[in-house]
Amino acid sequence: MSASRIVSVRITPVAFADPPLLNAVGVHEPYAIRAVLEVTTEDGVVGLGETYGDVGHLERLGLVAEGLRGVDVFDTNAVARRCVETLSGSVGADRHGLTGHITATGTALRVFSSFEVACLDAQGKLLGRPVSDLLGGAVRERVPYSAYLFYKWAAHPGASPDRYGEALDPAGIVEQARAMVATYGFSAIKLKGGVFEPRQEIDAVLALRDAFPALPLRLDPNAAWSVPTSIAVGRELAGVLEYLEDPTPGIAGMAAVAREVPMPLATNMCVVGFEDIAEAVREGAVSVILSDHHYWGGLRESQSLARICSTFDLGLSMHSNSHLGISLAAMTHLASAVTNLTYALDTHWPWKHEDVIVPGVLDFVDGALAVPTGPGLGVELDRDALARLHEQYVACGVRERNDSRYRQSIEPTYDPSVPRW
Ligand code: GKR
Ligand code: MG
Repeated sequence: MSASRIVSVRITPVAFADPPLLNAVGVHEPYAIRAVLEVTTEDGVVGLGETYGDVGHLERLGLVAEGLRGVDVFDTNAVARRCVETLSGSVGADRHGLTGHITATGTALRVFSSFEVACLDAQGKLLGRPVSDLLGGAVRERVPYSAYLFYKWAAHPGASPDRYGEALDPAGIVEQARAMVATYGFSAIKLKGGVFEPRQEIDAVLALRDAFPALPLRLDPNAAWSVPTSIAVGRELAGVLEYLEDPTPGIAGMAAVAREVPMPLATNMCVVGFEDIAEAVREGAVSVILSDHHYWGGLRESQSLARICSTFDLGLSMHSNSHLGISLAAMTHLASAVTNLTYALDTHWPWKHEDVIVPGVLDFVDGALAVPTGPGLGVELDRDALARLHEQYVACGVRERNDSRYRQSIEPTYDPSVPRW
C-alpha cells in the first residue's frame, strides 16, 4: 500500500447550539446537527470533511465508508464510483433544510462531497499545499461573505435570550443587521423571508436600504409566494435588491416571475443538480445559481457548475446551511479558486458559538475571510471540542433536521405549506 491509501474512516455526529431562526417552514431547533469525517491514510495523515448529520445521511456515509479502505485519496473518481455503487440508486428522504428536490444522483453526490473534501484535505497535507492550489490556485486572497439575517425569537422556549435577541419586525431586523455588520464588517446583506406576510418583509428590506444605503441587499422567502405575489413584490423592490432568491416554487413558476420583475432571480431550490440546468436555461428561470459543494458533489463538481454558469452567462453565488469551520474552510478554498464566484457568499457562521476546529484561522475582517494558507484545508481539528459536541449530539436527541415539526411542537396550528401568500 502506498502512503496515500485510506486505512480508516471515522464519522462523528455532532450537535451545536442553534438559535430559534425562523424560515418559511418553521424554526431552527435548539441544536443543529452535522457529521465530521476523518479519513486517515496509511502514513497517518488525516483528511477532514463536514456534512449533514441527519440519521439517513449518517447511515449512507457509514455504508460508503466501509468500502473506502485501500482507496487512494488522490483517486476521488474511485471514491465517487464507490458512492454510486454502494448507494445503488437510493434516494435520501430529508432535504437538509430548504434546498430543493433530491434525486438518486443528488443523494450520491451529497455523500461523495464530504469524502471528496476529506480526500482533498489529505492530498494537500501530503503535498504540503493548500486545497486552493489543488483547485487550480487562488484567484483571490480574500473571500467576501454576506450578513445572513433571520427573523427570530429572543430565545428557545424556556431558555435565556441569545446575543442577538428578538427580531420580528423591520426595526428588529435593522438592529440585527447593525450588530452583525459591526461585528463582522459584512458588505452585503441577505434577509431570510417567507416568515411574515410579504408587506412586512418588503418594509424590512426598505428599512435595511435606508439604514445601509451602500450595501447590496437580497431577500429569500424560500418559495413561500405565489407567482402573482412574487411579481408584485419584485416590482415593488425594483432598484432595491441585488437579487431576489427563490420567491416561488419550481422552474416554470420562477420563469413566469423572471419575465415580469426587473431584478435577477437566484435559486438554491429549483436548480440543485446538473440535470436541472438545461430546463432552467431554456425557460430563462434564473439569473444566479447558488452553489453548495455539500450537494453539488464536492469542490471540483462545483467548479464544473461555475464553468457552466459562465457559459450560459449565469451569475454564481453560494448557499449555506448551519455549519461548522471545516465546511467554512472548504467553501472559502472553493470560492478562492473560482473566477466567476463574485457575489458575497452566504454563511450561517455568526449564528453559532461552538466549533470543532482550533480557532484563529477563520477570522472575519471587513466581512471577508483570508484563504487559509496551511496544508489542505488549513484548519485543525480540536479533539476535545469534537468530543464535547459529540456528547451534546448524544444528549440532545435531535436526529434529523425538521424545522416544521419543532415549530408545531410549540404552535400546534402552524401550517408549513408553501406557497403561502
Ligand atoms: O437555515 O433556515 C435556514 C435556511 O432557510 C436554509 O435552510 C436554507 O436552505 O439558507 C438556505 C437558503 O438560502 O435557502
Ligand atoms: Mg435560498
